Amino acid sequence: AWLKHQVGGFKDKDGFESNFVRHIETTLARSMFNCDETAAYAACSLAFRDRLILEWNRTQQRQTFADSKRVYYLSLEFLMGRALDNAMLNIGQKELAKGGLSDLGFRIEDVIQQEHDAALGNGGLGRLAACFLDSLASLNYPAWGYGLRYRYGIFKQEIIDGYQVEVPDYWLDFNPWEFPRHDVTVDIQFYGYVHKSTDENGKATARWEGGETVKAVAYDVPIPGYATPSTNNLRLWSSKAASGEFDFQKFNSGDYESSVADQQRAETISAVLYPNDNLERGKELRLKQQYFWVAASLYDIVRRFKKSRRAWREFPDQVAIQLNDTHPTLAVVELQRILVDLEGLEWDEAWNIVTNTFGYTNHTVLPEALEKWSVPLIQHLLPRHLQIIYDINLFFLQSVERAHPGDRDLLARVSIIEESQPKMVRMAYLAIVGSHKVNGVAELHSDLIKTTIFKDFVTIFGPDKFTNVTNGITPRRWLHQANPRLSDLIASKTGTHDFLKDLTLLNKIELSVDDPAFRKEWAAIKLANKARLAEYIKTTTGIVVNPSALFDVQVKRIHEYKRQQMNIFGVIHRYLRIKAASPEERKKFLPRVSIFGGKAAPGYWMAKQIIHLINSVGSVVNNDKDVGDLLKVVFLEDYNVSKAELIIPASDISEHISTAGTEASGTSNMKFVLNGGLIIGTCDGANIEITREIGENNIFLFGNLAEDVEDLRHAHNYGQHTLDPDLVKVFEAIEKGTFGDSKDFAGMITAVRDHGDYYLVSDDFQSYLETHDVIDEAYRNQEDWITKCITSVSRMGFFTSDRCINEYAEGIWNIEPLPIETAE
Ligand code: 26Q
Repeated sequence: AWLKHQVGGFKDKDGFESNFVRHIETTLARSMFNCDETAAYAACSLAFRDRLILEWNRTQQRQTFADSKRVYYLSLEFLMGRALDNAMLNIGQKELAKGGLSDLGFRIEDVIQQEHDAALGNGGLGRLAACFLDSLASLNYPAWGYGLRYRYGIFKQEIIDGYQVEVPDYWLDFNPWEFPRHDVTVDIQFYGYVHKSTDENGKATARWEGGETVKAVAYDVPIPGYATPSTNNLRLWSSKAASGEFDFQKFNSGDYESSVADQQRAETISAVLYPNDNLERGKELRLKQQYFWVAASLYDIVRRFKKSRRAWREFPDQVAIQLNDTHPTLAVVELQRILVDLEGLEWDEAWNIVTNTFGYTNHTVLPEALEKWSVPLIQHLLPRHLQIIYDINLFFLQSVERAHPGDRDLLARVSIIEESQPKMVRMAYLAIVGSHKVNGVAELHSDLIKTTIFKDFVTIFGPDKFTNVTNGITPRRWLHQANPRLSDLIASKTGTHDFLKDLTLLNKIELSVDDPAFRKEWAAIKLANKARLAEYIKTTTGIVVNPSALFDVQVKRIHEYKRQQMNIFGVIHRYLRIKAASPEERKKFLPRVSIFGGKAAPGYWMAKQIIHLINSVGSVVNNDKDVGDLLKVVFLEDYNVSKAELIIPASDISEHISTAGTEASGTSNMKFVLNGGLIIGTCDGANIEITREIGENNIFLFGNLAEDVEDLRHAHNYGQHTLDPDLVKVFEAIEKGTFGDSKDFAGMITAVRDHGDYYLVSDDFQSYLETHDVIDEAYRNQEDWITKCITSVSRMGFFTSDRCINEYAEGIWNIEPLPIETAE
């Protein structure tokens, strides 16, 4: 039934097979007698790529011809994961390919697993961008993504002796999913100086001159929609020396070294993804990356607009640009520069166009993640942009002064320039002033930004400029691809796979919640997914886990605010209880497997200490004969998108336990529930809306509320907090050396005990432990548990990224889907 929607695919299995063989024999110049899984992956990808290209070209032609408004999603991160499986599913021909590959002697799973993840992102923000691309294409919106083509994506994590070691991720060796466009290039200028003069009409003009030039080369990646021919474009820019290979002038005059050095310096710009998640460090190369990408993208967008020969004031009717966090904020300045300096528009007219074009999405309230760039650095790298920033700020502050005369404090608070030493440009403020809409990514978060970090801007611009778009995930990858058996079981009850296009249809399965056969199959699928993960754990770590134990999973970037430290302290507490119990009492414990995964930023010392403690606890607990199957602790190396697809469907309970008010949304919480897992979580981010949707009986909430955080922190700082007694026991065990040299973990303990416990681990610890006991009891009643899981899944329709994209389209971008002509 699910081949029904096949779109522009192969006519039949033979068509696929002959295409496959042709690619083996010609494109790859190999023979079918010498075709291993790597070659099979390559040929299969090339065969499907051929299908995509045709639809991709048609989609682009259709969009150009329709001349309708497009949205451009500017993101420094696109965490795409693997493409082949997704392409086969979206085209609707995975089953066909499975048969064809089998005829040729391959198992499709093995072929799929040959692919290296496209890991051009850190975590949630980058994965959100990838889900958005899938939804934009699936809903037939005319949309492009713009990003950077990093030579090295997020590093590969190895665990050696319990410590994280970073290994470069060189992923471009063979990448059939990108198309170099050597004819689509943009020269990008850096440094230099500004020449100001007055033209013959007495009009002031500015010319940015000198400096150095780097070439941006476009690489295009096709983004297939699900069950639609629409195939959108993701354009990634790669940096190259402007002079081509290297400067022959210099080379011929004998200056070999500097000619090669110029080339390398240029290529450095797109060489590596910064591995910080929710942390900003003012490095010049990062600023260069931002401007390089923003300038190339805007040049491209403006070039496309100019072909339409419309008046400039129509620009916002043709173009919407979304800023994924503040990373692309220089786009605001660059567009103003293009319009005023290069196109000769008046300042006000240009500024009107700019603000009507941009929307800004905020993803964090953490102060350490709010971007600031030093004025001297911008002055040096982008002298004209600094002047424009100062002018934007001047006109903005003048308007504030007119509306709020005499409020000097307000002016100082909202100034885009922070009067520090050195002065800093506050990128979030610039993004707000330069956009017509600002959104947060979950209700609580959108409220918080309005009442805390951006409060003054609500006063100035009014509340309507600020809005919420709760995040979502694509059910194609995060249900159908990651958990095909569950997807098919749901389809057997709802009649079709249409829920993958309209996720609210999931609610139909609630009618079957008492159907014994359905429940039995549901449980069998979860167990099979757990058995598959157990197998993976065994081969990668050597740890043997029992698939019928409760699988307790926390996989996400390692960060103190996400509180993996609280989780491992809780595990230690459980271990101590098991140890203290008599053999009789031990029988009462519910067997558990605590599974962790996630990368630490290489310079984040505390996060690395957390990883080390998890692994150290694992080596003690997993080898303790008193414990046996009652508790296992697993750290899975190198958590990424393809591993998420393996881990998430195998979870019974997952942890989303950030200090209230710190996790803007979270998106893995949605993935776990959609795959029939329950969650333990704080009242934070999207957990709150998940609770609203699925019902509070189906989620394990605990801990203090965001509104309490300030007072609790205050209590710590004024010595009015008594450490939780169970946490004290945990610290004693660590300090006794139970898990190895306690000096290695001293930082984690003193952060809580002596340095104010900023993330309130002690305050939430008791309710965290109690809630885990509640979970144990709930899990013992498997019938009730399965009811909770089925009910939850049936109510998850809201969290599709399709809903999310429709909200952006209507409320922020003002764009419509481009209908597909259904020519027979
Ligand atoms: C900034 C400046 C310099 C270097 C790095 C950065 C940087 C890089 C990545 C700052 C932040 C990030 C990533 C942030 C992020 O992933 N935020 C997450 O976004 C998700 C999607 O909205 C939310 O669900 C998460 O709650 C939020 O933490």
